[in-house]
Amino acid sequence: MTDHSFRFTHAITRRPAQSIIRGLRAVDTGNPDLALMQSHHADYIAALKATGATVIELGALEDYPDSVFVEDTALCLPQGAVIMRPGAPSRLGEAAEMAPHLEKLYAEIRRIEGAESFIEGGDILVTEREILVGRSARTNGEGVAELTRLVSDWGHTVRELHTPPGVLHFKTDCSLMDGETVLSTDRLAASGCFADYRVIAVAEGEEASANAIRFNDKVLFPAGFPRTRDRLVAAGYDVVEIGNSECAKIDGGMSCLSLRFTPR
Ligand code: CIR
Repeated sequence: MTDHSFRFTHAITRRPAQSIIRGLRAVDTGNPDLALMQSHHADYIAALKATGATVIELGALEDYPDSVFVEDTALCLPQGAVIMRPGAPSRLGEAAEMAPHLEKLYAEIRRIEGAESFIEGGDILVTEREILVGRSARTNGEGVAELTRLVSDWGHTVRELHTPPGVLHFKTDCSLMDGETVLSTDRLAASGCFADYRVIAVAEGEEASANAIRFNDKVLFPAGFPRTRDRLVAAGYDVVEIGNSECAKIDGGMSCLSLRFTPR
């Protein structure tokens, strides 16, 4: 097994912009505190680096308040990267900002280009055997169909699913823990989408902890969700807790903050 879905040599992050206070959010619980977010962001980058990976830290983009959430701009696979077309109009330009950085690292870059195609990386879960994509308010059927065409000759199978209503992204509610295992909320797992996987259930009331990342030998996990953390530890994962209070105010989590990949 190659473990391409959780072993990576590289990650890309982007510094939070001062405009982060205009970041998109479903419910307004107050603006993020930039200094605290920067401190959490530094902890996050340190945790990625501690696994031995190279982290490329891009500068802030003031024109794009949500640009710290780089995951939504591209899908990085072993064979190449696909530049997304974010469904949030204020985020569409972020994808073009990411493309030149990936062009330096990958031999092949493909693009979602259809005028009616929309897809964000937060709706995509890559496992060892397939790519799961949840349709959402940000990702539509045209976007999924275009992605399917773009990655099929790289040997990937795409399975189209539905992100639960009212949930921002598919991965808001789930994370890959290893080749066979996902962490998932009950509301997502109830759809049966993970029938072929081992599922670790997020504890009731801790749904906001479902977005974590397995990165090499660590699981980066949002601080403040002890029952779910204990379940992961009991299952044998090496969990690193990272503060996420400020990103959470604008619906961001662990996966959103990086692109993770091993370029060929
Ligand atoms: C947004 O609504 O687009 C941002 N405020 C949060 C994006 C989070 N990204 C992710 O889950 N991949």
